[in-house]
Amino acid sequence: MEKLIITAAICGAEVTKKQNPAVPYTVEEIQREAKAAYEAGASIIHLHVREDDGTPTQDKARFEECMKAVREVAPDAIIQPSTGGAVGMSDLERLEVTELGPEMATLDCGSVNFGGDEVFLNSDNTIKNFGKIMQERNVKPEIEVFDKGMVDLALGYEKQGYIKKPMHFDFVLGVQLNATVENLAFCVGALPEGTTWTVSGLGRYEFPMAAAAIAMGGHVRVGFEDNLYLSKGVLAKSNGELVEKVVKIAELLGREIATPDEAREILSLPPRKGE
Ligand code: KMH
Ligand code: ZN
Repeated sequence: MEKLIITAAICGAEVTKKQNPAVPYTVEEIQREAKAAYEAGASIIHLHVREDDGTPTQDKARFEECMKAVREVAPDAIIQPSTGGAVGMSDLERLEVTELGPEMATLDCGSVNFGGDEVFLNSDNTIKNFGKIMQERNVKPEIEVFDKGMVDLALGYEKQGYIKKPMHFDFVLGVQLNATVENLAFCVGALPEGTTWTVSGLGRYEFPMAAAAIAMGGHVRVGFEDNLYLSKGVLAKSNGELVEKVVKIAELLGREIATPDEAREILSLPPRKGE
């Protein structure tokens, strides 16, 4: 089986220090969390950034500063900024970070109810525009989907030329589509040959979904964006602890962990410059 790519979603836009004091806001805190996740075995850092007071932002200069800080401690990691940002941000704001030339960035392929009045909006035109611009800027999308309908939409965008093969999906389960092995298998079963995928199980579903993905030959995303607990009632002290737990599960199941350069090969990303 292919080696396991672990993505660490270290920050997110919604979680707060009130929920877990280790949630990073400042550049230094983001650097600390990226280092812990990378040293534990993460090859991709999925990145949101915040103002120092925790307000989510898509400010390009803030991203640049944070990406530089991450590179200092995780020099070969794949940095994957979010183009989802936070609910209510404009498309222009969300896309700005792709001007920095990251190797990857997320591309959310549909709208999602986030509870109450919060709707994470991704219209048909938004998705097509993001897909087109990411191709022009040579940024590989991690196609984020929150239900099976979004998988089908994404496959349609590929047929229309807005997304290029080989595709890489992230199934975010436990927001809209329940985090069950049946639902994961349903999503995976729709993917064309040569597509790679990872799963993000929300909250208490993070590790059961990780174990399922490890067994099925998929990849895994963990991190504070999705889950703040190491086990029931025990807050994780860092993103590193969450990654370490995945590494342990993978070891028990006999799956090796991919280095960042091995992850690049699996994802058909060009080798790092100078490699
Ligand atoms: N924070 C959500 C509104 C992504 O990173 O692309 C969007 C999100 C998805 O987290
Ligand atoms: Zn995200």
